[in-house]
Amino acid sequence: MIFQSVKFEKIKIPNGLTVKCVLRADGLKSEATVPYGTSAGKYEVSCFSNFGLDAAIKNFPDLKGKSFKTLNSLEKEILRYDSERFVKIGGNLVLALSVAFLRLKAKLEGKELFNFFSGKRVPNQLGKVVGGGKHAPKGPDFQEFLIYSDKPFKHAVNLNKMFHKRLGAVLGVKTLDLEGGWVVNLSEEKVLDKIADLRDDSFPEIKIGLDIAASSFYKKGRYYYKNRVIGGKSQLDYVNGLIKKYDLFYVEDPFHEDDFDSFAELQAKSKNCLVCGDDLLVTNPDRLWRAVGKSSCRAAIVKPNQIGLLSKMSEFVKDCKKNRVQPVFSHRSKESFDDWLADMSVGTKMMKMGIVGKERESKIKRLSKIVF
Ligand code: 2PG
Ligand code: MG
Repeated sequence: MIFQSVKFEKIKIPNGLTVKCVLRADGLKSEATVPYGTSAGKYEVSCFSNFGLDAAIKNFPDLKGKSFKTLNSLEKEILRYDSERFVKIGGNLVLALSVAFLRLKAKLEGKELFNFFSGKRVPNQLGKVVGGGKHAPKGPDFQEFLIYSDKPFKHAVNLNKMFHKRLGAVLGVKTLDLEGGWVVNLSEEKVLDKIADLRDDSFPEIKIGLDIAASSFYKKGRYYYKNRVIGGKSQLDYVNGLIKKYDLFYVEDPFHEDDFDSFAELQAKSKNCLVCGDDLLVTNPDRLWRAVGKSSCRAAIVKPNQIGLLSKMSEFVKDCKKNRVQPVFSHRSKESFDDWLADMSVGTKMMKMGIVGKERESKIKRLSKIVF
């Protein structure tokens, strides 16, 4: 494929500003827009370079006239201009171009984007119902209260939607957080009580999960809750107690992003719960290997822009599957309307996304079209 032009545009998305790539090659055109996070992990690559989005666009190498047969050859060329941290050209730009490249390649070869990713099932929605932490500072300290069911895809999506609506009425609130979760001024245990009551009353098939995003309220050995400050051991007991009390099936980032050992301890104590690493792993195969070595978790968040390179992301997903760690593709809090994440999640069991909001619904729509 011979590149005629690569253009990056700044584009407004519901919660911010990000980058879109427009690629022209072999007489065809394709586009891709890449989201980013509010509670980004410190080991993520630099999404818009260390000098801002304008600088990243300026620093991006001119690839006009160059020819690439595979994504690997494109990534190899890009890596001549920056380190894998993408401090000069930004991981979001690298990813936007990579997705646009694959879309164009799919067109040329008469394929769908998901054909470049392996598997024959679409994931069910791990949907957000209440927000807190950095996504909703007026809410509880935990960032996300999540629901999931094993029912067939469309049925499960409807269940989540109904649950979200009913919970809003129970809580008596109208405000939504960055990802479409309700914002309510209650402690995390009170929120869990409401969710568990609603499940017990009318939704027996719903399972409950959390993204604690613990790094966002951790500092020098302590976890700073609004009403108390606790150490690592107490955090472990507290989360373990919640898992038992509410029969939680999924808990993401219960500890800060360097604490592989506490993750392992919690996973050992809570055999029926998927302890999941997000900021801990940042879609990085090297960090995944550390987690596998210590048995830190049985699930791993996959956010392509945490790592920038799709080859690394695919390696991460493959290594997860090989080591019985469940990969969970995830949206970001500053999400775009683009739907490529849905294609990449094909072959996995569960995908984390919002239940309401056009930028979240676009992924569900795409998955509904793909369903095998
Ligand atoms: C998370 C994500 C997505 P952010 O922590 O899992 O829900 O949030 O995109 O703000 O990092
Ligand atoms: Mg997270």
